[in-house]
Amino acid sequence: MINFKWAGGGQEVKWHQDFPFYPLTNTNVAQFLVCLNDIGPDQGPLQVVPKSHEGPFYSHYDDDDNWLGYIPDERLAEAGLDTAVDLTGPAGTVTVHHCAALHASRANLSKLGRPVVIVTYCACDAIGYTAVTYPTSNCLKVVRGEEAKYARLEPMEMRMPPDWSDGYTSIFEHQEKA
Ligand SMILES: O=C(O)CCC(=O)C(=O)O
Ligand SMILES: [Fe+2]
Repeated sequence: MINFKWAGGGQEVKWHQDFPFYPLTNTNVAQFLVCLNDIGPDQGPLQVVPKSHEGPFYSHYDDDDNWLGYIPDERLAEAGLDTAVDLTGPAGTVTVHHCAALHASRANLSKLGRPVVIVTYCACDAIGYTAVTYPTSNCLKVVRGEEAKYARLEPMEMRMPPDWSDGYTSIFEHQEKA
């Protein structure tokens, strides 16, 4: 996915974890952001909460069981949001966050765009429980190692996301509705 966060008002991304969007049989999954421009604090850089990858997973549903695609702030009172760090850097910077890491990004109110290429890599033996969230031509391509003959299962209790198989969706589609 490419997220061009436009200058002068590019959209905020609310606090979320990636794994509840695409639960897999294990959590050896990380998302990489490649910064195509220099990215400073005013451009709505990715923010991550250190150590939040250690858990827990939070519900991304509201109290009426509607998928939100983000975690309401009141559930995050103890999550250490005040310790979040901005991942800034010159063009070419690559950031990596684990699938359980709490992350978000502010609106881009600056005059400079914030284009990032977002790529997700997972262990070959992390097999999806759901349809792929962002189906692309490179989806499920093995870049190192070989296709797994067996799934490796980590014990977890994970609420399933909505069924993505009936069409393309993005994190923003749901967040915009909220
Ligand atoms: O573009 C961003 O700032 C974050 C995007 C993101 O977290 C996602 O696509 O899961
Ligand atoms: Fe994310």
